[in-house]
Amino acid sequence: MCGVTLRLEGDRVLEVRGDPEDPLSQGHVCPKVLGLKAVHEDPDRLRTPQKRIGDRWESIGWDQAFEEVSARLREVRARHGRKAVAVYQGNPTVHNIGSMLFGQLFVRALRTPHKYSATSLDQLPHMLASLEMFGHQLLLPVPDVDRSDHLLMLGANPLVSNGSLMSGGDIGGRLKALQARGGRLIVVDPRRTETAAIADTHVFVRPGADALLLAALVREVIAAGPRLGRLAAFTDGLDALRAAVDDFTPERVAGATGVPSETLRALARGLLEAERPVVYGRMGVCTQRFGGLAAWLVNALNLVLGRVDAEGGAMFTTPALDAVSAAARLGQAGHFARRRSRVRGLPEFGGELPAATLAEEIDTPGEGQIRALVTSAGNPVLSAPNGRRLDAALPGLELMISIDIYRNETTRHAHYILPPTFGIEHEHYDAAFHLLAVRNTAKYAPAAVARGPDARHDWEIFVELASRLDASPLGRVKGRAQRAALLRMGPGPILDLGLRVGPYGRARDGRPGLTLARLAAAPHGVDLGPLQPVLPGRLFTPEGRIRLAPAVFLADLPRLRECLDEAPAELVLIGRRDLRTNNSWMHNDRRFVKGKPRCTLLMHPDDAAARGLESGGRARLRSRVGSVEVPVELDEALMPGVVSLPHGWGHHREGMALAVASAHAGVSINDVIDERDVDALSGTAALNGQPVEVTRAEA
Ligand SMILES: Nc1nc2c(c(=O)[nH]1)N[C@H]1C(S)=C(S)[C@@H](COP(=O)(O)OP(=O)(O)OC[C@H]3O[C@@H](n4cnc5c(=O)[nH]c(N)nc54)[C@H](O)[C@@H]3O)O[C@H]1N2
Ligand SMILES: Nc1nc2c(c(=O)[nH]1)N[C@H]1C(S)=C(S)[C@@H](COP(=O)(O)OP(=O)(O)OC[C@H]3O[C@@H](n4cnc5c(=O)[nH]c(N)nc54)[C@H](O)[C@@H]3O)O[C@H]1N2
Ligand SMILES: [Mo]
Repeated sequence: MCGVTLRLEGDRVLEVRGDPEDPLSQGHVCPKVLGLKAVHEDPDRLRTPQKRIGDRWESIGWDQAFEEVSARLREVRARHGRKAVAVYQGNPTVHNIGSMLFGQLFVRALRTPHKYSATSLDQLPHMLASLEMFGHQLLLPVPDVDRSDHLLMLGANPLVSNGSLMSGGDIGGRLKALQARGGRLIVVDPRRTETAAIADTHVFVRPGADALLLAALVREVIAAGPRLGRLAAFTDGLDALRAAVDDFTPERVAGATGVPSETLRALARGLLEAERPVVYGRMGVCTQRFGGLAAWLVNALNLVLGRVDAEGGAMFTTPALDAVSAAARLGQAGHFARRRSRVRGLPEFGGELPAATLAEEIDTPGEGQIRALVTSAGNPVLSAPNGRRLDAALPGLELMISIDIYRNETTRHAHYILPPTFGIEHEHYDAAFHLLAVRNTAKYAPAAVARGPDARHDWEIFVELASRLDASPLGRVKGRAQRAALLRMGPGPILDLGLRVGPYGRARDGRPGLTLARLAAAPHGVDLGPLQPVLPGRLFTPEGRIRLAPAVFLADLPRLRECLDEAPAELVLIGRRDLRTNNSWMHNDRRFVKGKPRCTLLMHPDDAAARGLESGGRARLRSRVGSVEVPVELDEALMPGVVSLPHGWGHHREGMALAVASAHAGVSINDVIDERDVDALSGTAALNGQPVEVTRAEA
């Protein structure tokens, strides 16, 4: 989402820089931008389809690859039924316009209930809250940081992540601007993070206890007199909400949250006294035991403060490509718990099952067992909980296909790897992140360099495979003529149509309607202005009103109450992100991994001393599912009783083709994260707050 300018010599990238004329990012780029060049040039990046024969890899042509892959998928289906084929779509899917527009063709053609993605390792609880409260899983509120004067942030670290469900480029600069206007930034996090370090106030919270903290804040705000304001006319459930949180007094939750009652009251007061407050919660609040409740309570708190759909509050975008309306028209506003997973009975969300159950669905025999898996832009061996179990389960598959640019921890198990083009080799329109940005802008970039000879885009791979699998449910990509038509068309015409029917598609106020051609003619992007109030018009609940107290959340409150009197675990584990790189796949360039090791266990000095550990010493980190050995880094910024390890490392496995990454392997946090530990409501993995043991590693 950060605008960049490339200096090219032919198809060689000489330099990547921030584009000062980009209306959203205004010249800012985060360190990850270097990956655009590094991955583009990476000698380890796969350029031709790969076929594995035993442990030997062979390059094959695309025709052979498509023929064999589709024939073998059909074969598994004929033998075991369509339920035997599973698909996992990873995070870069949402950065890729081709995958966004054509990936579903392929997934639908599989006609399988075994659909998985990184969503259930990430923002699913926020989507569930939006579905239940606003009627649409994609109608996600974004904090209007540019106009707020008081931001209460829980479980997010935008100075490293650059903002999530809050795209903006230079979020750090925007936060400092908020403070310069006299506003306040309050960070609630078990670690005094890079973001907490610039905040006006930082509050330690015990991992997993945010729902309790938020319930107390909702209670305090309602007790002070709710301020729904104009929202009152189309909001239901205030009495039910009031009753639901009534017993979560600051005194009652102080012990379990680790936040003194006076601090909780001060947090509530801060919100009540500010003119334009907003509450924002992210990874730390949603990928934990009470992720669903916490995501709901963030929205509920913004609502009772009257801060939803209000300037400087929690607002909705008006995106040029309006995926929210499009999904609603296609009947895809979302659904939840219509069916449950075979082995553990976890709920579906939007047709997907939680990634935390993928390994057991592969290695547990019985009707409906997964026999074939397609992964696309995903590395679940490193990103899903108990990655070791998945790593051990994958060789048992009859067939595994990976659409990926690397042979890595996951794709090394595939029988075929189909490598797509990357980054600047294909066109770009951010279908997902314009939806989640702090300002309405739109930008289209054509491919900047020619793709390699005989290279395929992700979307072309999807079209080829979909058309070769029998009976696509759309009935449109079956057969060669339709395939050829789709391949000729590509994402362009769909994007163009989407823009034309979108909110800026018609000429208005002397401005011509937005089309792909007009967007392409403005290479820096177009500014569509600050976020605008859109409610109640944009609500998708059947009654057209906001639901403050949906039944699914109320029904989960007894579970939250139970933990009020639980004895806290002695030591719990949380994650963190690496500033230079993204998730698991950017460690294959020296610039990203140089310097001191980045995959270390951060530990409070007192916790380390109690275990005989010193800085630089090696610790064994252990849980029910496994253990890893990792260097310790003492850090007073951690709440005592909490240790932190980044995810996305552990590149030491056999059969990978990532030379630099393997030489800087680190360990995978998900080798100790327990896949059974999920948010029982939503099935989202509890990636934060699991109990662990740390001891000195044996010499
Ligand atoms: N413990 C713990 N686990 C976590 C997290 C955490 O905080 N803690 N974070 C979670 C989050 S938020 C996420 S989003 C997930 C990510 O989970 P995944 O999406 O499973 O993992 P990534 O590491 O993002 O891997 C992306 C894969 O896509 C490939 N790739 C990159 N670009 C492209 C492309 O253009 N096309 C194709 N076909 N492939 C491409 C890469 O080579 C890599 O294999 O991890 C989750 N796991
Ligand atoms: N540099 C870089 N940028 C990235 C990524 C990356 O890997 N590297 N990944 C991208 C992706 S896929 C995503 S989803 C976003 C995520 O973006 P963010 O959500 O902003 O990033 P995280 O670092 O995961 O922030 C989670 C925070 O929650 C805290 N935390 C852990 N447990 C708890 C808890 O129980 N309660 C509270 N209140 N806090 C808790 C952690 O200490 C951490 O500071 O970042 C994106 N941007
Ligand atoms: Mo993510």
